[in-house]
Amino acid sequence: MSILAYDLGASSGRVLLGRLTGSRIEVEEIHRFSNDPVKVGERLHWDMLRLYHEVQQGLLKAKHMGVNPSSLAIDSWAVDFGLIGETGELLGNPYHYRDWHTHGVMEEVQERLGKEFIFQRTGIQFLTFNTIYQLAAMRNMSSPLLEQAAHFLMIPDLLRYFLTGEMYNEFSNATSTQLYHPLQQDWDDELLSGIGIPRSWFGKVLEPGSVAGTIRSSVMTDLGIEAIPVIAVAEHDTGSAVAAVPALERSFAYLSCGTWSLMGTETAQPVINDDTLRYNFTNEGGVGRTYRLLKNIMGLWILQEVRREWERQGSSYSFPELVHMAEQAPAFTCLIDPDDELFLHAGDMKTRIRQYCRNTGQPLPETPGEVTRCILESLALKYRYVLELTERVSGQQFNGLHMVGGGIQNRLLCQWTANSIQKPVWAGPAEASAIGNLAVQWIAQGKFADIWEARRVIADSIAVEVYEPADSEAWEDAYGRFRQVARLFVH
Ligand code: LFR
Repeated sequence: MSILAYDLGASSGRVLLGRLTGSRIEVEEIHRFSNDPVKVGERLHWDMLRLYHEVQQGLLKAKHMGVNPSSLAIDSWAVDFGLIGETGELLGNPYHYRDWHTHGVMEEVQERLGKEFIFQRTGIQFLTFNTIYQLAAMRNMSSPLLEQAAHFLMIPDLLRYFLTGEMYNEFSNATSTQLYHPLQQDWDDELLSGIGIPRSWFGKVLEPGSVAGTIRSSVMTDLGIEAIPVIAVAEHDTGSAVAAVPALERSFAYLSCGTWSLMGTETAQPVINDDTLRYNFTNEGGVGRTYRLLKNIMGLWILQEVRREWERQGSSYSFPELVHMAEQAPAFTCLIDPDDELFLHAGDMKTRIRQYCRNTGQPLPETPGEVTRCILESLALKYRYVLELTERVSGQQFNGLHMVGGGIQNRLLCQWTANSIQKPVWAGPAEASAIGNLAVQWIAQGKFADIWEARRVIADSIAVEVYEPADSEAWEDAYGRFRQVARLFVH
């Protein structure tokens, strides 16, 4: 029996068909599409209806292959949402988390409610685009949508609702809002009232692995397909990616590498203390009530942006071309802190990198090779810093790092990460979110007892590439410089 996993990323979406044959997982990509945010006036939105159209295209592709999946599930990036009115219609177009509407709002809400208060109640890292600040920003703008809204649904909740007609919130994504209390296991009344948002919009929170409805009859008729159960998996893509880490031991470190780099470890309980607050760690909910103690690192976004910029100027380079040019450029000429706020929003990325270098008294990168080298070396160095912090806040020592996600196709980055952390990197799977999505559907169907059985089967089914550390002296030296430049000190 086949099942379908939809994995929507910030720049593309894919649909994978998964099969379990004996104790091996087989996956086949049956549909891939670009996800193009749309700027209207000053605001950046997700194109929800286009995404729903692509969800339906995936169903049609499966049908044309003669496949009738026994279930399907959707995961996507976190924090973003749509509001549904009394009549059941989507109100407006969801904002993109990189839109500027939250500018300055996090600081204002922290001032009013207290940073510690928010962290104590949620364990979630402070990112300017968290749902709590997006809703507060809409309140500040007196958005008319807030007057009409009756329900709050996150991106996968929303697509699930379009497919099934049933509204539920899902746990892994709910925690990313910074409005969910993990210990009380419910939406946080005090934070919601603190930002003036009604509790009544927020629904029942489903655990990953729950049945969340069946394709509604109008969709079945329109597409000419049979009923398919829809499962709520870890609908936050990072939750699904970590579910697919082929770790065999309970203590492991991971780096989910794509537009974002998410680095951390898995814990049985949220770790909410002075250290996790100071270093801005998060405790996002996962499969089987696990938590991801991790930090967001800006990731390959910076490189994707400069590449788009060059393309607009008429010079297109593929990622492999850029990586090749980076290899030819001189080493460690200039370093940036990828997590500087300068790099969060779209536009002018090369100028901003140069601005960062100018402000920190470093040579300015010029050629595509130099710019790419600066970004990739800086990422690898930031990974070391965050891995050291993860060891500190979790009280564990890791003997290597699991890298998963599309970013592992960048073999230079994998090798430089191993060099930088001076430990082996185990790279795979690249389609981690989709595979984690499939794995949780199989748990829901009783095919796997739990996430650990799923991880064993994933480890047996995919090839993991090992990168051994090299050039330790040069990287050690660069790490010292990087911490000076980025002003990253551990107190
Ligand atoms: C990765 C991710 C991160 C989240 C960011 C914004 O795709 O889901 O985990 O912090 O996107 O939602």
